[in-house]
Amino acid sequence: MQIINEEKIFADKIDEEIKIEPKDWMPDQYRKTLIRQISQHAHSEIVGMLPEANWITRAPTLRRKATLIAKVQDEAGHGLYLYSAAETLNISRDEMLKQLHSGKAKYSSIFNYPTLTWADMGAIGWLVDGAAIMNQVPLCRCSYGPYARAMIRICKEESFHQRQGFEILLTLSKGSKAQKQMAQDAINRWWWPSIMMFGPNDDASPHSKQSMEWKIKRFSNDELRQKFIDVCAEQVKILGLVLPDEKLKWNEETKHYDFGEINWEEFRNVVNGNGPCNKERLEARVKAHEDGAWVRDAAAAYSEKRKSREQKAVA
Ligand code: FAQ
Repeated sequence: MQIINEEKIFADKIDEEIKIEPKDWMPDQYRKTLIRQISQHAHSEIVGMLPEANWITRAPTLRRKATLIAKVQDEAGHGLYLYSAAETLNISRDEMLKQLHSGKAKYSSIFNYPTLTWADMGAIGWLVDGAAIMNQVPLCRCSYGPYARAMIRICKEESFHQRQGFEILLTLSKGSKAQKQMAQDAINRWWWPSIMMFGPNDDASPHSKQSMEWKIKRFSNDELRQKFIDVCAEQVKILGLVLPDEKLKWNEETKHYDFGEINWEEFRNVVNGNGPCNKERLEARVKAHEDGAWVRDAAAAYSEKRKSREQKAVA
């Protein structure tokens, strides 16, 4: 009887757009779905620091360097909010990191591609952060309170990231012939992986239906991908560059851009750990974690010391 009641209260809250909070009863599968999605999202932010960090020492000007450092630092902050949001669902950060470092947990496919030139910083900002915003703005209305609230600040910062990326590409596109070519080459390499970020097609997406019923996801993978393509197809004109898809064409009937076939085999390969940089990314994360052990030990020892001092003062 008790359970039926709890299920009903949960379902009513979802219907009435009342947020589910950590201490509320929730179906076990809802909890597991959120842990899966939020932890994968956190891992993506943290691993996502690596491709851009690669260019901090080679940024062309001091202004570009300072901006890039700030952006990469923002991604670290996003990872930390998201790990905290996932912790409210009863999983420890250690457990999540263990899953990442052992290769059991996923993170976004996009971060397994290399950053070959400075223009890649522009393409990542414009396309990767652009795709992230398209996917994440609806997550601000996710039914789980801590995730929805974390997304509000994250989206504001991602929006700044997207503009800084577009501005890098705009500057290059107005530069020398070689600079314009560099910008085009970066777009050519990042376009298809960016539209893969939205995940498999709806009919191949095992989690979408249930996640949409629970209002974790508000739009399907294909709906968001289409919105993103429609926006980028217009923005690229401002750059005077092109998206590398011969089939990209405005469809007057659907009022959307038609686009070419996505290489799902490449997507599966990257998600299964065989992309160009999967091994390198994971090794870098594990090394950073191991190198940082002394900081965690020192922080824990300091916290213990403070606690015992406080206890002595009370006694
Ligand atoms: N890569 O049934 P669905 C960022 C997996 S943050 C790898 O459709 P779902 C910021 C999926 O997990 C980017 N795996 O799953 C930044 C599932 O595997 P599982 C990350 C993928 O969850 C910018 C399986 O395929 N954003 O970029 C991918 O309903 C610049 C079946 O898929 C988020 O995480 C993929 N692309 O929908 C940082 C947003 N797509 O768990 C640095 C939150 C799918 O069964 C620099 N997440 N898979 O083993 C979401 O919105 C959803 O989780 C989706 C996937 C849409 C990603």
